[in-house]
Amino acid sequence: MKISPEVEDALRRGGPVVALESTLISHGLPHPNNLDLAREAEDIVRQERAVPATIAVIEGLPKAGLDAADLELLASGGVPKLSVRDLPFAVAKGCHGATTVAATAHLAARAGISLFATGGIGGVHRGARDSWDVSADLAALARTPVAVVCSGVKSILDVPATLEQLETLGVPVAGFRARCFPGFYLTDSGSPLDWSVESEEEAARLVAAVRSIGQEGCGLVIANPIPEAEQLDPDLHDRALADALGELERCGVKGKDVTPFLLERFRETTGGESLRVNERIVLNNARLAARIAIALSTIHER
Ligand code: PSU
Ligand code: MN
Repeated sequence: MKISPEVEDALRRGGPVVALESTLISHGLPHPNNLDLAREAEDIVRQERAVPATIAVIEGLPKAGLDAADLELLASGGVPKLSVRDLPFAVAKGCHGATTVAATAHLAARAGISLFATGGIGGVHRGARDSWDVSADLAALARTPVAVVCSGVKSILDVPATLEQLETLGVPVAGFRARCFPGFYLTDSGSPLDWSVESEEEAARLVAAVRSIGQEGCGLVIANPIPEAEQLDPDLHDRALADALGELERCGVKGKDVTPFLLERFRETTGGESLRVNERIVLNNARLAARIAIALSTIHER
């Protein structure tokens, strides 16, 4: 694995580092918005005085901390989506790959990075009772010592079932100043949470607590809702959701193409409004993760 000098230096000092995901760049957003967002997410982490480490596989080499050319490559299209089980293939074949939450968390943990920001994680798909389609993100979070700052899961998934799975897998979930699980585009998914944290410092203490009580192999979800004033119009949201799910059924899309298909369809139906909300979510989460990373580095100094 190749860790960039900037990231390596920060890790050696015990400084704040935030991992960022690349499937979101290659498969979550259209070109050129994806490239702009990839750069802006890194910028926002730097503005907070933390170090961004975008993660991907480039020519068979897993990397933490990408250069400008790597980001352009990921945003240009045609880069395969890699979950954890796909990583060895990309390495063995020497090809490029965009890492999902599962694969990014795995590589972040290998690099020694404990915070990771993204938009939404994968979860239990609707109809999973028949399809068994449950994202590998959930199992990865159960065994990978990385805290993921996200805005929940998209409503294209089965939100209550996803929360049940996280409970079964023993993954702690905390709302950031929220006692309800966020609904990605919507502030509130309607599913309650048992726990919340009220500040960046408290979130950092929680990250440290997972480790100090010996759950070394356990992840953590810090669920950061989009402010209500910035959420997608709930009526538009409900219409787009019904449409996307209907199209999925009609087109018979399966496997790892399901998530990108639904996201693209959602974007079309909302006239790009979902894209703007999605961008805001990613930037908000990158900022929060950077602040928690800074609070965590001061805990470690003490
Ligand atoms: N949710 C989003 N945007 C995304 C994804 C999820 O709102 O781009 C991506 C993430 O990379 C996540 C992956 O890890 O989809 C989950 O895909 P699957 O269901 O195939 O595991
Ligand atoms: Mn799947």
